[in-house]
Amino acid sequence: MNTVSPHSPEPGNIDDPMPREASRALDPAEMAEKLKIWGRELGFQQLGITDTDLDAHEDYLNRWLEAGYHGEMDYMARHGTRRTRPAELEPGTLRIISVRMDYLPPEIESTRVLGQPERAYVARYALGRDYHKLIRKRLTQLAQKLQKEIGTFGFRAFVDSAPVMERALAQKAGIGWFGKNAMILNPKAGSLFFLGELYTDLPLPVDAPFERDHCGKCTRCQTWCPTGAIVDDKVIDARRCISYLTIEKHGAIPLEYRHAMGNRVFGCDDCQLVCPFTRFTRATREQDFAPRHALDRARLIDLFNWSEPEFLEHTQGSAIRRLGYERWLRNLAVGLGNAPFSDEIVSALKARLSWPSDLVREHVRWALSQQAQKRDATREAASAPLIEAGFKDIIARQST
Ligand code: B12
Ligand code: SF4
Ligand code: SF4
Repeated sequence: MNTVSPHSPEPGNIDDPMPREASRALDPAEMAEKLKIWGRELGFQQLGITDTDLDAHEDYLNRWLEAGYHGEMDYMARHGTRRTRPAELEPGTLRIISVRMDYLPPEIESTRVLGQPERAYVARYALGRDYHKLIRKRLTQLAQKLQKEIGTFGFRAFVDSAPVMERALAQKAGIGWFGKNAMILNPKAGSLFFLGELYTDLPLPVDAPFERDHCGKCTRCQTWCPTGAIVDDKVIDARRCISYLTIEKHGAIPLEYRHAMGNRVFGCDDCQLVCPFTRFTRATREQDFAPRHALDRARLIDLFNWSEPEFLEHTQGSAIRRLGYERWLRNLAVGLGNAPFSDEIVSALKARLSWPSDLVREHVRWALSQQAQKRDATREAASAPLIEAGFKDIIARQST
């Protein structure tokens, strides 16, 4: 079964059976208390518990799918009600433990890099090592800690890679509210964090959902989104979203979005960067999330010049690996087409004109046409004062 998700290079593990039965040495309230303490010790910034009722979200999801907003992400429609009914995915599930893990490394510049069109912007969640294994491991450790105290019980750990309504569960578990950009936000931490879950058969007490909507009249994310992908409050048309276009989409990037992509070559953070709550982001201390190969500020051309073996080596253990070299070049070609004119860029693009992939060649040709337009515009602008001086000279001669 394919349960691969946009951010996941790995298939989900939903076929593993849930181990059952526990001898309860703690009462459920004590278990919940311990889980919260251990959760912090294991590096989760928040942990909340909720039940399995996602009725309202089943409706929202179906409307989203009917509108076709999922584009080529067929797996979003593939699992029927198992996505919205946790006990159908994992029989016996009574409660879901939802966790938050912050991922922004310290001293990372984001808006500055977006403003430097010769540099590559890589979504901040993907700068370091892939988060799936790390979070799943910590979630398993959390469950095992409790098993040591109370004996075996049923649990399954999920991060991103299975049919799970992670945001809806997080909102219900009290982690944060659904922003207009569809992100789960916390008023004290913004939204630059991952979500993960433990499905369990333990009858734990549930936390209060996060009811308050702190967006108010703000619409910054909606007005700022470069491609107009936030089509309604909390609703993303993925087909327009740069995250989808650069990570999920196979084949050509539609022409209408190429300029808007700017230098964003893997994912997009704009609707978070403009959000007023992002200033409350707390830097992570997880070494795994530290940028590798200067991906937080690399030049587009340097990444474009990576050979395929270099791409494979530099993206080992990173979420970028799943993109593959061909789509990596595709995305970078768009970025280079959007960069200011430079002979160095033109040479690098020309060197890929005979690359054995129609997809890459077409994006390279597009980028070269953009570079040519900018070169001509630069020449025109440079010659304008000369032309003006020439006219002055003619006028001066005529009047003598
Ligand atoms: C598919 C997917 C995508 C797709 C589609 C995005 C989307 N909004 O669905 C694409 C590739 C575009 C994408 C992009 C990104 N994603 Co993504 N993605 C997912 C995935 C796998 C499923 C999301 C999903 O269920 N979509 C279906 C739609 C219907 O659900 P939804 O967008 O959450 O919409 C809900 C609201 O609209 C709500 N709703 C609608 N009306 C109303 C009204 C009210 C009153 C309320 C309360 C709610 C409500 O109901 C819907 C269903 O719950 C999850 C992991 C998972 N398994 O959950 C990660 C996940 C959502 N992604 C994540 C991230 C980090 C991103 C990016 C930031 C990555 C990047 N930097 O490029 C961008 C952000 C884009 C954005 N603004 O959403 C994180 C989000 C963490 C957080 N803080 O919220 C998740 C949870 C992965 C993880 N484990 O951490 N993603
Ligand atoms: S991730 Fe970028 S393109 Fe997608 S909704 Fe947010 S701002 Fe728009
Ligand atoms: S930018 Fe404004 S509207 Fe958008 S999520 Fe943040 S607070 Fe809400």
